Amino acid sequence: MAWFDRLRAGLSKTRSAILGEAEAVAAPGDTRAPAPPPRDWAMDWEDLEFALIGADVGATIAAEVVREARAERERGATFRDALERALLDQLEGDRMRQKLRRVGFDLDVTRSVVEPAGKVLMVVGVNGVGKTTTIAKLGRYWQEHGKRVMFCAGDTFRAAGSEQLAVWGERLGIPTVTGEGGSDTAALAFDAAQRRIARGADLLIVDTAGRLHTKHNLMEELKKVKRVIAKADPGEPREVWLVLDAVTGQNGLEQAKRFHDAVGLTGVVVTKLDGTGKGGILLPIARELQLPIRFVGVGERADDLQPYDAAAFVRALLDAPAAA
Ligand SMILES: Nc1nc2c(ncn2[C@@H]2O[C@H](COP(=O)(O)OP(=O)(O)OP(=O)(O)O)[C@@H](O)[C@H]2O)c(=O)[nH]1
Ligand SMILES: [Mg+2]
Repeated sequence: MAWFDRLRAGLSKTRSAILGEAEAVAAPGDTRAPAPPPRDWAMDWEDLEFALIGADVGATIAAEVVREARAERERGATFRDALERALLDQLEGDRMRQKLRRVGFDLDVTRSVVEPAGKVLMVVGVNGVGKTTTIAKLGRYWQEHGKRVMFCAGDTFRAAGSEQLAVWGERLGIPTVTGEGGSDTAALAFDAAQRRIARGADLLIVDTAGRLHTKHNLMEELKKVKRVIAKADPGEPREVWLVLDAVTGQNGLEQAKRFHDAVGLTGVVVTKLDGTGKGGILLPIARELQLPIRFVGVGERADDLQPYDAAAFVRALLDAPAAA
């Protein structure tokens, strides 16, 4: 599975952050010498806890993961299986499912294609996290899955920002609504939402300029963009996704809270997991924000943006074989 190999390669830094200290040892009870023993890992529990914190899992969750992994190990699981179960439980265990269901999301819908809930998806985030390239990759992904996609190059803050998406649109054959440099994003988004209806396209993805979550007026502007889309197309945007750069680590949680307060997020895309040992940030995102992670980015290639699947993520992280 090529995508799984890309994911596994992309997570190598986080893997060595967590398992750098682990050693391969013989599984208990294995006496077949000198043939190579079945591979297991051993690691001091305290080292594991520190390593998890180092990977930005957060202290509380790290302690829980260790407690659970330890209990699994005592029940006879190998170290790797014990850790896999403990991590997966954090990402999509019963507790997580219940929490998400309470706020209106359901993890049980297994999707080979991530189906956006509505017709308009607005993408937000701080500067340089990968919004525009993520939109291009999403556009390609849904196009490949038979959807008629449109873009709105709503980053009118810089001429280059809107041009960047227009270039992608042209390359992918995705119609892109662009404005003059310095024009109003809200006005452009309104226009784009109307054009989507006129064309009968399945999905409009609206890019926005990067902004700091702490800048009040910029967050107000984002609310306005959302409001005018609803004027052109009542009920939309049904999806508002935050793009988070994994490299920002714990600060990403603060960003997400602020954006969520301002525009009501419906999903998170975590990019640049390949560039950091801090991929553990997915755990607090899933647990504390109670927002579904939709896609993860593990590199700059188009196929490096993948629908998020907690089980595959954990297996790839621990270098376990892909599930059949
Ligand atoms: N290594 C790596 N690079 C990525 C990933 N996703 C995006 N990038 C790179 O991040 C850089 C910034 O991407 P953009 O899409 O321009 O970011 P943006 O959020 O639109 O930036 P602004 O519009 O300036 O706020 C580009 O060089 C992308 O190729 C990823 O998953 N891994
Ligand atoms: Mg951009």
